[in-house]
Amino acid sequence: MERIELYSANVCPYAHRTRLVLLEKGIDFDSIAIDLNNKPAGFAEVSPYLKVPALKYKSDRVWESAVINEYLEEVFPDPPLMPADPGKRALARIWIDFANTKFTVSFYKLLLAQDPQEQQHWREEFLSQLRFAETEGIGKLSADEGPYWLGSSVSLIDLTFYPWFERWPVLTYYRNVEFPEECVRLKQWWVAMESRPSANAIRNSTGFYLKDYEKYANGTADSISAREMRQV
Ligand SMILES: N[C@@H](CCC(=O)N[C@@H](CS)C(=O)NCC(=O)O)C(=O)O
Repeated sequence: MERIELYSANVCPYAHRTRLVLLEKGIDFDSIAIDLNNKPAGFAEVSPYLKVPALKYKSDRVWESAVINEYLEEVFPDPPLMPADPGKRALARIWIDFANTKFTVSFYKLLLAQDPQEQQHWREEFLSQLRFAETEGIGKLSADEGPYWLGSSVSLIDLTFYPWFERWPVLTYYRNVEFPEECVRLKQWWVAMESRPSANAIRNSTGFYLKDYEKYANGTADSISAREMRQV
């Protein structure tokens, strides 16, 4: 049987999402580590945006983590990581889009900002999005008493947000952001996520993240991702 090839990098939270999905589904895959500072020749053939994650399976070539994760859900439906009901699926996609277009953007804008006033703006923006996710997101979506976004079953929403929470110490260390106490459901969710075998299997240390995000924090990052995010 052909195996999935995942082009990945340990530092990358987007690749982290996809690795979590593969682990949660129990899919065997070959991980190809990409040095983002020195990408291999021919990388554009598998990843036209020159980013990780990118995936090859049979004749399919897929990039963009949210698309990859839905692709994996379609090709390997068990265990399901999306709800069966179309209305709930739509809500799951709304919060995945929120993660991509708002939550992660303010995370990076805050980390990249050098001017103290700009940092304060993004700190407030980031925390207000977190409170919105608490009240309008996990607070309303959970169908039962379970700790995850949709209640007792883990879903793509959880796996989409989690990598940025593992990287939270970066924001605390470089930008003095503490987790807001009023986000009780998100805190409960975070604790549940941290102890999942998938998260444990691929966790990186705080020291690893602090070192790898130093250039973002001190304004010297010059990667494609950092340049794009400065323009958002
Ligand atoms: N929207 C993309 C973002 C992926 C992304 O930004 N990956 C970063 C690493 S975290 C990357 O590969 N950057 C390449 C570069 O900056 O040269 C996704 O969801 O997959």
